[in-house]
Amino acid sequence: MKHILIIGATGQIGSELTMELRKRYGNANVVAGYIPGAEPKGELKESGPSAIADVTDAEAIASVVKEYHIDTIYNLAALLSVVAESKPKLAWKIGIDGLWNVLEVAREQGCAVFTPSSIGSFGATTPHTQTPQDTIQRPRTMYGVTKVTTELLSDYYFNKYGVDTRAVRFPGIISNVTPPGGGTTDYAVDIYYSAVKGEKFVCPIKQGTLMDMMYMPDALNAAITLMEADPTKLIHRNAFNIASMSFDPETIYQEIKKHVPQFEMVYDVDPLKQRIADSWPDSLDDTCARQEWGWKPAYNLESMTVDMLEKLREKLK
Ligand code: VAH
Repeated sequence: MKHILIIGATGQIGSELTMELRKRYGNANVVAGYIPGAEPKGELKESGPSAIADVTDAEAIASVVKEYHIDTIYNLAALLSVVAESKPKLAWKIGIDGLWNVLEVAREQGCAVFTPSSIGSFGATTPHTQTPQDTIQRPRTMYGVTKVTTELLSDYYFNKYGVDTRAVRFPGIISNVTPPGGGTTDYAVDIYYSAVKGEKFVCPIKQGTLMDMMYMPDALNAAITLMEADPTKLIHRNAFNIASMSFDPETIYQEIKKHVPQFEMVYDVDPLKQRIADSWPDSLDDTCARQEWGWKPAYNLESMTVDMLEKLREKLK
């Protein structure tokens, strides 16, 4: 039986990943790791154990792993792309110093580790269309620098110490539970909230800017399926391209308008977000994930929009 620790369990991905893992592995076997000031609340708190797990505190991580006999760690601690540009040293401290703590604990105590990378690990010199699994990665954002380093350090711990590290390169993730915090792709979540609230949406990304996006249920399924995959079938480990949809602001706006005809959007481009978005791929080639561990998304823009609007109407009524 797996005993799992999620570091960053109250974040956009962590809050839903914890609940999904509890559904699959039993509530008592999935520990919600958090930092003081960001305690789990509601069902996340009531449905299973939680513990302080500050990724920058190696001893704290080691003691939680020992106390709960953890054999699998999902390390979701990170500053997202926009915030990381204003706090680059903190982004490194959480993203890399923190990762090193997690990998050392995993090496000493025999845990598997999932630390996601991102399409943000690619840069302006990466082929933008159908970005290959193995290609040049020279990002100019601190977020991207931490994600490339995450991939390299996680592979290093696998190759040198045999630590079972695996990861995916997440695209922009769209969800209706916990809002994202400080990312370039946040517009693709905010636009649904504006539509349901009957507000005009002011889009910070210019028309025609393609980015890979994914609905949260597919993102969760990717992380869990990869961690359950037969390791003998994995040629890659850190980190797999995964893809489900790629769109620009106008496309998602028109899709929402099919359901909310009076919905209005205007553009007010944020230069930093636009500069970051321009450096990221337009679309990814995820053949390796499909071949090595059976990756297959369930949602596209149409089905995601129906579900997002339905869930947000319920949540905001
Ligand atoms: C961000 N949502 O925008 C995150 C993600 C690929 C995008 O990394 O920073």
